[in-house]
Amino acid sequence: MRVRLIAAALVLALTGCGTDSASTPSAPASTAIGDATVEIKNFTFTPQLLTVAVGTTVTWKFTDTAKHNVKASDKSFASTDLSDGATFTHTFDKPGEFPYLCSIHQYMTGTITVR
Ligand SMILES: [Cu+2]
Repeated sequence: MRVRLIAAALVLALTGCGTDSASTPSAPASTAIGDATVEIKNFTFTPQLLTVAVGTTVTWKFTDTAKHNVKASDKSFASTDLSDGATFTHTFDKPGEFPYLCSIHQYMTGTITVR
């Protein structure tokens, strides 16, 4: 008799627990919509790997005196040859991975990941 009561209490406690955890879902990953910048300096994209939320506008800032450009591998965006503080922007409106490079210096590569 005593064992059955304890078992019943356990079941109640477990059920209560399950209800509580279901009402507090874990927070979604923090990927706020906002602006992001990639600096092009010393023949390097910084950051080289950037993750942004869908709808984010990314600005590439061409800080070098040498000319560079930004060309997406899938041709979804492409800048002209720029330098000396010029900027190029692109808004990412769908999720995916978007690798790109500078076609003048093809060892200069970067990737924008959109979630
Ligand atoms: Cu370059």
